[in-house]
Amino acid sequence: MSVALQKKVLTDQMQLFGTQIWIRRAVLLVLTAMWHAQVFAQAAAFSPDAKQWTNSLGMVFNPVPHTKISFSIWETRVKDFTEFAATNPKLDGTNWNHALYHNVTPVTPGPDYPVVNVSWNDANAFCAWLTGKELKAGKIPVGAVYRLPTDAEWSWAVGIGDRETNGTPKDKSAKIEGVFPWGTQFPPPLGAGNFADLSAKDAFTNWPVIEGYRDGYATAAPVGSFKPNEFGLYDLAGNALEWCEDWYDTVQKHRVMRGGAWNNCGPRSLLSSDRTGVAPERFSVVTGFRCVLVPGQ
Ligand SMILES: [Ca+2]
Repeated sequence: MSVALQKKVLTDQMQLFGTQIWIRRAVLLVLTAMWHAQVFAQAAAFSPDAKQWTNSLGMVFNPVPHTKISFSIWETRVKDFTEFAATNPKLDGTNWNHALYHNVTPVTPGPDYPVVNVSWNDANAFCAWLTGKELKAGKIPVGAVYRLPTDAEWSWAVGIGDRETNGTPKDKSAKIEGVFPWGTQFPPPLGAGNFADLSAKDAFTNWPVIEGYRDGYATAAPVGSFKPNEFGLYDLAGNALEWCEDWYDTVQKHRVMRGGAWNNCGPRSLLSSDRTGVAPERFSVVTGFRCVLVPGQ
């Protein structure tokens, strides 16, 4: 090959190499732009008109008819609470990130499980932290707040808001017979939720369970593992108990918990109208919570 031809081949190769670099750069730029667009879409500011909205932690909120608020479709997850705990708040609850049943069996062994071992005080602190974080980032408008649902709002979310009369949560507890978050069938239909089932009986001896019902989880299950209700909300029955804002009764020593948990076999404890009163500083391997978003003005 002549020297001139060698030079031309070399020049052609360099041009080709340069073109490849430019193509790679262009592809990289397009991919980066797409990634930014996706992130922006995921973390878009809250709009009250949205049918569904995802916040900066990836928590998803659906509006609930007859209320002015949106409910988290899931119980608050271990990974949500982890971000809050990283700010070193003073918590009542211990072992929220490695909950153990009887100090042996893992209850929430992953980031998508509902956080438990959380007191009412801890749950409120989480909501206040999240409100501050998202206001600062412009994700929610001024006046909007995250908080626990009221007892009445929880009733609307579970579909019995129009069937309860006045009175304290204690007065209303378990007063609507035969109505569960999944319907009126008991034992529940397959896939209705995570309760004390045959899986729990396999793992723990002498447990009272729902005979004939198997959900696959001896303790908690990842949020959203079962069928949602008509408003797209998961695990209103079973999995983790959920704190509500209200006092349980006029004594004002206990706060309301609803929804039953993975250790309940019902039927009373799984009624849509059942409530439990628990002191606000108490926590256990079944106490979790769900946030709501109040849109403000
Ligand atoms: Ca179960």
